[in-house]
Amino acid sequence: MAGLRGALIGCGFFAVNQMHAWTDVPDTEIVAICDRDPERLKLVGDQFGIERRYSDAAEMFGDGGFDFVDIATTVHSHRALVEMAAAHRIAAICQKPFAKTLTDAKAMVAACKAAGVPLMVHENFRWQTPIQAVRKALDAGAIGTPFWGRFSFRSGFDVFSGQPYLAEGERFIIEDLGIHTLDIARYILGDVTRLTARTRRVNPKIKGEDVATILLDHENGATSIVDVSYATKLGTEPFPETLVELDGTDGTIRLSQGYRLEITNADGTTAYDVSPQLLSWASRPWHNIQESVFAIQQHWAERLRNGGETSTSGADNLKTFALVEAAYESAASGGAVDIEAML
Ligand code: NAD
Ligand code: 89V
Repeated sequence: MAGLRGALIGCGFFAVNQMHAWTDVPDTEIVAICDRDPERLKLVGDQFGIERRYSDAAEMFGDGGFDFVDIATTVHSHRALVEMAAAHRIAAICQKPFAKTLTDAKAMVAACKAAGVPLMVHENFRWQTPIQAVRKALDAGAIGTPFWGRFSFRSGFDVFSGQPYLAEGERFIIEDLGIHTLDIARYILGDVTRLTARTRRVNPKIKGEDVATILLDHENGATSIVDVSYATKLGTEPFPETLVELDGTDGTIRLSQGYRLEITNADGTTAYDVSPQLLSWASRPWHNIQESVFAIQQHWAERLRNGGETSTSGADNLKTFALVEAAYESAASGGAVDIEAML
């Protein structure tokens, strides 16, 4: 496949980032867009000069003429749209949260497998420059074998103005944001065997939980804490930084606010600036996320051309999604949840 042609479904708040990023991915072009909201369709179509516009995804698939579909709608439509892509044998990217339930997510993976088409979940946080820097330091053996970690996202940022639906669901922070943090924990310390969680709602204006503290047992024996909050008011707002602490047999890694990476080992302590780039279309403080959108889409295009499973394939994401479901289950029951039994 030389030039890749894509179609995008869902022209909302976040899709604009995906559209910008596609313009930066070499030899890749979005040739058709779809949204059932005519205003969003016109806005994005005019901004990016896309002539083929649809209000109905089935009609767009029927007309065809693209190699992959980028599904940027909210979660309720994900299963139907991924299954539609599979039925048309079109490779698919699906935004997070992958599905409403693990059962749906498994069905989506099975449908794409049976159709023989690649499926990637747009789980972009592991592609952020500072997280990649942590992964590289571990791979280089900078702290030996990690035995403990903390992955932390604590903020008071108003996410509800850009994404009002986040205030309306019974589930909030684990499903929307913790899903990224849990994925980072898996990416850095490996798969998880058991999980325990506690949640709380602090903001009275929203329906779901806005604070969660999650304890993970990793397959390799490491223990980690994932803690997320949108009820944390700090002197300098850290949104949207994920902070990381890792203790290893030979040293420590600290990724702290301001994109500062500090590695301590037998050679002493070295600090690095691991700030993300401010891409031409990006804006602060979102640039960290925006750069990772470009990185994951570039990765998708490379794998679609050259073959090989994507880092956040549907199959891989089942293991992250299971942690989300387990966290809600544990918070409700108070007990620990066996992850392997869910997969
Ligand atoms: P949004 O509500 O602003 O946009 C969704 C759009 O999809 C709307 O314009 C809606 O009309 C359209 N739509 C919904 N169902 C459709 C269907 N069946 N056919 C055609 N169009 C349909 O939502 P958003 O904030 O852009 O979020 C979209 C997704 O992106 C969510 O799943 C969200 O969790 C995710 N998200 C991811 C990140 C990230 O960093 N990965 C950041 C923000 C949002
Ligand atoms: O990444 C996300 O899914 C976003 C945000 C970072 C704002 O929580 O909803």
